[in-house]
Amino acid sequence: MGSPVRFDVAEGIAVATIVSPPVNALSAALRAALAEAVRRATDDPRVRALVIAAEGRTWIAGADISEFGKPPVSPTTPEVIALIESCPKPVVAAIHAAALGGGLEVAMGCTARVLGPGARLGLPEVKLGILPGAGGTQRAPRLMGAAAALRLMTEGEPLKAEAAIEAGLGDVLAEDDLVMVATAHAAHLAEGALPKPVAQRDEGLGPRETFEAEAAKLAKRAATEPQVAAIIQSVRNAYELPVAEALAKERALFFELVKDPRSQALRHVFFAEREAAKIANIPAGTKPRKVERAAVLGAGTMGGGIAMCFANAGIPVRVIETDQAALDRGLARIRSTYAASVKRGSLTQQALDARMALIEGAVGLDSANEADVIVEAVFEEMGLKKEIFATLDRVAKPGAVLASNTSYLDIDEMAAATTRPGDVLGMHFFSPANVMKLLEVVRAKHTAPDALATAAELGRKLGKVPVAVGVCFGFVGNRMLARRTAQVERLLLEGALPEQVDKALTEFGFRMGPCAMGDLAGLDIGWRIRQATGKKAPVADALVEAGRLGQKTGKGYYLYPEGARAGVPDPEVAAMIERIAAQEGVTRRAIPQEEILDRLLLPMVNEGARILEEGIAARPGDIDVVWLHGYGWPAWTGGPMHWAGARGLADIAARLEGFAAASGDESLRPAPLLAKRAAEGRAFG
Ligand code: T1G
Ligand code: NAD
Repeated sequence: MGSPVRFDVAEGIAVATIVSPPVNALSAALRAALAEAVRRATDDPRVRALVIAAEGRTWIAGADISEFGKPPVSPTTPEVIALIESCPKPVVAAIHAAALGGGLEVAMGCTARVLGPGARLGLPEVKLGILPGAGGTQRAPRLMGAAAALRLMTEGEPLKAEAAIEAGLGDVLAEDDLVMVATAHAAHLAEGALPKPVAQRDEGLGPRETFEAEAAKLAKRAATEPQVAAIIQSVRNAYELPVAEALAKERALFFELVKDPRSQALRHVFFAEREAAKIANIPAGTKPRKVERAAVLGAGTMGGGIAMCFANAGIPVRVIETDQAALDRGLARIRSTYAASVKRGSLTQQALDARMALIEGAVGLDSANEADVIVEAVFEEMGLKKEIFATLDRVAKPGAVLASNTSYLDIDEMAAATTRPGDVLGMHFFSPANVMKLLEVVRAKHTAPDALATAAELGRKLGKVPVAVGVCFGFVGNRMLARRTAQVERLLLEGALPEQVDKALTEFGFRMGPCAMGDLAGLDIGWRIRQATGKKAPVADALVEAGRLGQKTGKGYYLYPEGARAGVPDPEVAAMIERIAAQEGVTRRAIPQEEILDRLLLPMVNEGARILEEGIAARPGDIDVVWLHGYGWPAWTGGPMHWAGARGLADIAARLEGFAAASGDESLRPAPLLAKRAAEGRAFG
């Protein structure tokens, strides 16, 4: 394997070109090669200046995250930057694409930064639970002002080329031939005195009070996110300490945060999301089918949101209903959802018109005949869905992908209603479909690899995080959710109140607890499924039968005074639960919050283990991604399977054994995979 840095000299200007796919991450090998290039440029008398360029989809994507937690290998990134900063000749960064984290820190160690139109400059470390650890908290404030730098580091979003120039991060914008412009700029700098290194440009910090005002806005985040507190402190050090000392403190903070379980969890999420995108057991080179037109059956809660996803991605979509009235209702709901975005200023009227122009309404399934992909989102009834797939088999064009948005039902049964089961799969969106990121792509027994690849790629085009799952009742997310829902019922009967159950999860990091979530989605959805499957939930059933469907009826587990979004505890519900508990012969007791939390989360983890055993999910990380993007599981814990591993499966197995013994519920016994991993002292990953 050749060096990841190519070194050329022409007319006294050296050009070091980084070529280290996939993203030129600052691995030990790349750092060493970069340091070598700087040394060569420094020592070579023919060389008057050095340009650092790169090839590939990024300039430098930052530190090699996979090296975190391992002993640092010299030269480290700060050592490479010190080499660049101490070079007696101008060093110019020629940035054609993303320069993120350590990548931007290397660029800020250079004398100047020349940007191509595709340049993206950012410090996203906050998303990994850390802070920039190679001088970013000292050099960015000196280039763009401390307040703006604080925003850049705590938001974690990159700046486009023009904005980066405006902010002071970039010096020259090269509309074309970036390396030529950078070479000319380097030659120009070589004619004059070398500008002082960025690290010494204290005058760039800007007024202290402006910085403190910006820091004050972050107080709430700083209280719960250690990396935000660390970033604020480190930038403040730029005002209070000599730069060398501030750099050393930054580095110490960096190593402290890298060890923090929250950062380990966020790094797990980073790689799990990328792994989940690779659908297991698909032959390499499987090509997705072309998708130029779509159709959505049903313009209800989900159908409308799914149609918006297609229009938002620029794909013409036909929404098909049973009759004109239902269609008009559905299209009106779509338009009013867009209008609300225009009112909020997150969408222009022009964009609204353009998206509505991509959405066409129709009545009758025959009009699905032109679509490359058809997503069925009609009532959750198997008979109706099989009828629809049999019709689609007749009217859909050859090669069209036939997808169901069912939440629970058996896709194999729907496929069996057609003569083309290879084209049938599940595309399970989450409500609201135009907002939630998760897409469970359900592989049925006969689904063809290219159909699966088509659904996954389409998912990414629609801005979703696709995760491949197998066929079972509720797939991955809802199947695990059912275990939690069962415990909610038990906990309420045994003595907990809805607000206590919800508090346990919101304090764990979920934005909403199960009772509030049920009220938001509508308690009748679960009731209809239980009716269809003959299952019972004494408390939830009683609420529905009392007309308490949730927010849509102004009361559910909570009371929603006139239009309120947040529910208030309702003594009537507490009384109802006590009555039902008495009828069920359940003795009530005060349940500690810690037990409530474990009874909500551990049975889900246990079900996750069964899902892995059955191959319904290919990797524990896939389950984590499902819960992060579909159910609001807090990212800084890494998702249910990572969290369980970090906590220790032996303790979890013991807790589950205890719950099974206390309740007599055998389904709470540790699943074989969990018991095995616990005995081996290992995690799921
Ligand atoms: N380290 C290691 N691997 C990385 C990586 C990184 N920084 N970035 C990407 N990869 C891998 C990724 O796992 C995948 O691998 C492949 O590259 C393509 O990635 C000292 C401490 C750059 C915008 O946070 O945001 O610098 O799955 O699918 O969609 O202060 O990757 O193919 O095997 O995402 O084109 C800060 C992280 C690090 C940026 C490209 N940097 N990367 O997106 O491709 S911390 C980041 C990204 C730091 C310093 C600190 C994106 C991307 P595989 P991909 P993409
Ligand atoms: P909904 O009741 O809001 O809408 C269903 C729509 O389908 C209705 O407008 C109805 O007129 C239409 N319809 C019925 N038969 C039809 C036919 N033959 N042709 C065309 N349209 C027909 O239901 P929903 O909540 O949008 O659920 C739809 C599907 O999505 C279900 O399978 C459900 O399980 C699944 N789902 C729902 C949610 C959710 O949170 N609501 C989340 C994920 C998946």
